[in-house]
Amino acid sequence: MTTIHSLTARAVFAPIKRPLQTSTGAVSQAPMVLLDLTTSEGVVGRSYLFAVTPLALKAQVALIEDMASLLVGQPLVPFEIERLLTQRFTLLGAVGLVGMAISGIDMAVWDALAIQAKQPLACLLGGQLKPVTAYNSCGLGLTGQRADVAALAREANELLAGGFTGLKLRLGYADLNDDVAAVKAVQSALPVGVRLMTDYNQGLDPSEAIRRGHALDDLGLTWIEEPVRADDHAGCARVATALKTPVQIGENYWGSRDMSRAIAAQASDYVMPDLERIGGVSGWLRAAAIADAAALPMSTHLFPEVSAHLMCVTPTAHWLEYVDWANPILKTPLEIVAGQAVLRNEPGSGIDWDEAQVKKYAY
Ligand code: SMN
Ligand code: MG
Repeated sequence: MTTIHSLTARAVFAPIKRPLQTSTGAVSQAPMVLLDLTTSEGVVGRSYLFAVTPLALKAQVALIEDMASLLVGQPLVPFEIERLLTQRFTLLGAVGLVGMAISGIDMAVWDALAIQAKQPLACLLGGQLKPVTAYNSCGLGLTGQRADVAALAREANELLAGGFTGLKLRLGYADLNDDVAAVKAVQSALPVGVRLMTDYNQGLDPSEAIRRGHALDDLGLTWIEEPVRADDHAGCARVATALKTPVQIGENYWGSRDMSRAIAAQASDYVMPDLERIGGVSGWLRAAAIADAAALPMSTHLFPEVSAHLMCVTPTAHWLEYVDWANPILKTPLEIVAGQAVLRNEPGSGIDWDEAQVKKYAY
């Protein structure tokens, strides 16, 4: 039986091409933790976590290294490893940095399994490789206190390179009129048929979200994301009921049960779990089943490399969120052709490090 021989974690702080301002915080560089899990057969499974802020990097690395002491010698069985870790952290709570570490380990374990089985992750999971429709989420942040409509139109035009059929715009300007102006400016730059997603990053309270949503409701937006605090399922449900435009949430679900609670509250029209919060590949599979049972279209959040594989086995697969934030440290970044992610026919999830770049951006 294959077991875990070792697990290491390293922190990097890589530049991103288009620093992103949201209504509740900025992402100006990419703080990431890289996991390398070596099996008793010498196979290396890899994954990365996005720490959002560099302030969390050292703690995340230390936590994963301490968890490694629990895992060495354990069979390479994702559900059992998940069971072991969630049991061990029940009293502390398997959320936050702990939840992210468990998710990252899970993704590395599945990568190792797929490499060992000599199959792409999507195929190991019972799917087949297919093009995955993606929207470009790399830019279109807030432009300051006011919407700079010329800059937004210009950036939207640039983000279409790669043939994307969807873009995401961040909203939440001080004045509602700037939100409307930003949407119209971006739409004026989009060819017919290109979809526009918007994201408030939890910045509004429910009544303000309804007021703003009504002003945006006839502009044909594909969705309005996280209009209110992620834990306010009841408030989000009021917004979703009041608006014609679909409401999207999910990047802050901590595990599939949290997702179930949000769905039970009818918090949103669409769901978009995040791999490092939902529980990695194992958590995603359960989330996909829940979304299917509720007939909710399911999109991805960040981690486009692994997420693209998972969309091949997600019954209600909707949109892949494309970001290029890990590209500086990846040996072979995910390829986008005609707006679709193209999965390579090679074992695993396709994550491998460009070691020279990892060294350069080591934190
Ligand atoms: C987002 C928020 C925080 C970090 C990365 C991305 C954003 C998104 O909400 O959905 O892309
Ligand atoms: Mg978002």
